Amino acid sequence: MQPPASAPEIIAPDALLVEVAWEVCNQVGGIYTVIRSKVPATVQGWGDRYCLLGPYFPQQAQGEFEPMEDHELTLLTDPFAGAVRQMRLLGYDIQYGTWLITGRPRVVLINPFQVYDRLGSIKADLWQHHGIPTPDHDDLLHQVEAFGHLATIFLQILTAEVVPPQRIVAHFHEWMTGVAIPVLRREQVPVHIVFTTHATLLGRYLAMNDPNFYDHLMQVDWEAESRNFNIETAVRVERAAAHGSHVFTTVSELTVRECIYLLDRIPDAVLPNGLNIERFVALHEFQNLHQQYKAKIHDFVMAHFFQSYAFDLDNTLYMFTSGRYEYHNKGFDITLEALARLNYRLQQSGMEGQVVMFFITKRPFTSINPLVLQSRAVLDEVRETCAAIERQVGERLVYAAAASTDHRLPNLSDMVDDYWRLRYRRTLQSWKTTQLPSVITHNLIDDAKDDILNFLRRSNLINNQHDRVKIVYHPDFVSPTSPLFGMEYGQFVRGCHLGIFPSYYEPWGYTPLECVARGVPAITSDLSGFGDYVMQNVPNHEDKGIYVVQRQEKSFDEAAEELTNMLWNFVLLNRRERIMQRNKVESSSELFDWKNLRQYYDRAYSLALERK
Ligand code: G6P
Ligand code: 1S3
Repeated sequence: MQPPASAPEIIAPDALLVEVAWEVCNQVGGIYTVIRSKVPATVQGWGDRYCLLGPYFPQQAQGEFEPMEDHELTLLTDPFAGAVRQMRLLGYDIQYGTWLITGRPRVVLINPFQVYDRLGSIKADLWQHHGIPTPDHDDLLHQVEAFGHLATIFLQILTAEVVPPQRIVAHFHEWMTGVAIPVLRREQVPVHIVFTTHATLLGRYLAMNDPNFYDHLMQVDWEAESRNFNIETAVRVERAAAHGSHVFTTVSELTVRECIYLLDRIPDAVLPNGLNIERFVALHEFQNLHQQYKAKIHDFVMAHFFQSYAFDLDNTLYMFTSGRYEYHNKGFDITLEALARLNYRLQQSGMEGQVVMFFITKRPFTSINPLVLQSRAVLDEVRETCAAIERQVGERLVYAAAASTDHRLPNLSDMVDDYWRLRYRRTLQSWKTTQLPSVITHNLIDDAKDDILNFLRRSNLINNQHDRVKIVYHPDFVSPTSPLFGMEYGQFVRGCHLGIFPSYYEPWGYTPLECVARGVPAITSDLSGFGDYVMQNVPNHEDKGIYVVQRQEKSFDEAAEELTNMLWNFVLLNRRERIMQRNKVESSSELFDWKNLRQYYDRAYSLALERK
């Protein structure tokens, strides 16, 4: 797949673009990142001919959506506003406003619950005309179907607002918005439909449950398996959307295979995911940020480990993995295996230094482990005591220096009051412990069944002092309000040295790309869309700090060994080499800027406009 040579700035001047996604102003997962980060580039190409459409969930939307006042709406002359006014006249609860993100796009949000009284007939229609059955009591399916119904009405009304030769491209993301597609086709609504699947539903379930998923892909009986996993309705919606769209697309060549075998349609195009890459004018700026945020991670590490034992922070590497908790699909299993092997190699080698590995994911927990929290609080107390002593010694030293007759440095220890000496000793005494630092920061609801914890227990990778790979499993996202890290996820990434994401199933995979965008080296796999794209489009990618573990046709053991070698080679780099590598990583991030990757979307839109 070659990127097109260049993208026209203004796309199809006679067309409107409506991009429909469940995650517009509603963050759930990766699709939110796609849509949100792409907005500035899309607005650049489509201007006010572009609008997003999604479900209205007031709680979710309130922080990022600014609705238009009624009197503002009356003054607007664009077709989207016209369609919203029409729907309001018909009694619908529909919002028009601005998504408060870079690019500030126009957004239409529709409350799906308003047609719950019509669910019976919506479900009957889907069954009668499209063979899509809907069970009772599945609220997500009800929301999805209600929203699909309302999105159809909106697009129908919008077509009446546009004046030919103006045309409408409607781009639907993922099965949750796909319900509208077969209905729009049946009712012959004149919109040009693009559908993108970001992962096939069955693919995800099968990959989680079948260790030889890729070998069995060609023989899957989709009907039987979708019943087996109890996802028949969603799978049928996904198939109806894939078959009903004028242009069917997915996010990587890897997912193309799934579409062929599980959805029975060859995608017309692959639309790789990008980011809105912001590069600093001065190159050293992002290196300074690494140093700054690494210091914040040092604070956490001191609080977490030094209560039990200390180590040289200047000779410590921070590695991490992150993502939704799909132990096998996201490659947590192979990462743990490689870390255990790395730990052994480091112990055998007698080399100095440590690795601290963070697992950042989301698991149900009752609370932060109180001991972890307390250790953090006591370290803050140690810090305050040290600051008080520093102030006292500072003031007394200036006085002693001014009064000095022999110009010799006085004994600084004599300058500290007994009060502060005692407080210093007592605080440290109450803090230090012989217990090992916990491998997990929170109390999980189902601790005994947790795969990560069970691996750590089995392999005795439990933060022994002699372990050269230490583990911090943080089963919650990193956020500025978290009492343990108190930083943004992006800042945490910058402070680390390496991101590890050797996924087994990953249609695209934003996590390594988010590292690259911040100049942090990352490991991905050839079973992730991103890794596959890198292998095809980034020559000498290893040199640039993007490592791809070969997992296709490799056993777990072979892939774990390759990953171990990558980690080992990374550990062998010296500081100068790491700095140079970060520079190279950061400079390759431009390739993934939406300014370049938007072209794939535009080509799909042109194709949809050519198809009736
Ligand atoms: C950045 C800073 C340097 C610092 C280095 C540490 O490059 O600009 O001042 O020495 O980070 O790198 P390291 O890989 O050891 O964290
Ligand atoms: C999906 O989200 P996920 O983590 O469930 O869509 C993302 C955006 O296209 C993609 O990056 C990811 O691989 C898919 O799996």
